[in-house]
Amino acid sequence: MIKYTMAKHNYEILKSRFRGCLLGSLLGDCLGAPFEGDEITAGEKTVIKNYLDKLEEPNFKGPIKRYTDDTAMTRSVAKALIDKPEPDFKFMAKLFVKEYFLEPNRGYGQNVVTVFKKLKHNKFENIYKPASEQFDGSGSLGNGGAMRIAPIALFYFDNYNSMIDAATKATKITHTNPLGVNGALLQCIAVQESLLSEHEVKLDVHNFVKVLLHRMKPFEYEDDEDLDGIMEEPYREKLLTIQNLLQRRYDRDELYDEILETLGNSISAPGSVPTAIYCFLRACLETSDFKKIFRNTVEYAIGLGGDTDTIASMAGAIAGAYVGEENLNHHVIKHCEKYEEMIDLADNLLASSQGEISNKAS
Ligand code: AR6
Ligand code: MG
Repeated sequence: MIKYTMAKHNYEILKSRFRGCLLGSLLGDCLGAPFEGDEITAGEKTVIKNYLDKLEEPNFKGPIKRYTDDTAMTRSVAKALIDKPEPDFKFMAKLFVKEYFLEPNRGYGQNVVTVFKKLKHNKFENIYKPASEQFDGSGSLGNGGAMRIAPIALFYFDNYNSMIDAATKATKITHTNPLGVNGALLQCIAVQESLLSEHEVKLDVHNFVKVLLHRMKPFEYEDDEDLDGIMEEPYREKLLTIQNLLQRRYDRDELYDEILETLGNSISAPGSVPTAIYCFLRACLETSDFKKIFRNTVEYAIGLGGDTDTIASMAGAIAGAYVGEENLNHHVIKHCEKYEEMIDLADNLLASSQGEISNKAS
């Protein structure tokens, strides 16, 4: 891997953005989880807004917000890269499985549990075989690969090709369907793009989408078999939809309806990854205030209902990588389970990506 020698200043910026990304991912998961599966009415949108406002109050006391499988698996990806910087995907698979058996009640889907049990039973002999057998051999197209991918975008922030290779291998441990893999790649590319976007000029959201369209091209072929009967280039189609949505003005209620109709809020990767990206870009379009960008991204993602924890976690990772730790509300972060460990993981991931040996990983 190419190692960049960075000036101290740049290192500090990266540190803030690494932390912002992992904390954003945690925060979206913890805050979105109570609304998972809900169909959100106009009244509930107000409830969500009040809920977020309340958590921002310095003296608000409430029970710690528990994280779900999204964060459990994100932590394992980060730990794997920290402990074995020359990536070892068998080790990563072992961490997923170990974490699941330690704490099975984190909201894992039944299907991924089958993969974990087979991996354990077969002593991790072929780490890709159990996932390839899912759904009668078509592999999962759920968003479970995308939801945990952020640490790979961070670790390989200066090496695009290695990032794509690692993201593909990390995803295929549980999700082998091309829609599941490409969803994880799109989320990974979006996190990296936002991490590397400069703060000096307002984010050009239209250009951001153009970059994603360009980058997804090699993974989606026009002459592909019609994947699952949906579309031949589902992610590029959805990115074109995002381009279109960004050009139009909406009041809030119209906006939610339009997103649900065109992008979705489901547990499938194509029905959630573009949605998360759009929540971030819409927030950027509406304000230049970084604190508001983060808050609005998360509020949009939760307000859509459906797979709220995962969509808010993915959107939070993208937004956090852009705005940096100082623009996340610290009072809110303190309500999230094990937030200090997420900070340590972010710091160690940066040190590890720079070839600095660190044993601080929790
Ligand atoms: N064919 C048909 N349906 C499928 C296919 C397929 N090839 N693949 C997936 N589905 P799963 P995940 C549908 O179970 O991606 C948790 O809450 C099927 O209905 O592999 O690990 C996480 O936090 C299946 O149940 O899960 C995530 O938010 C569903 O997609 C979420 O669940 C999800 O695929 C997804 O986690
Ligand atoms: Mg989820």
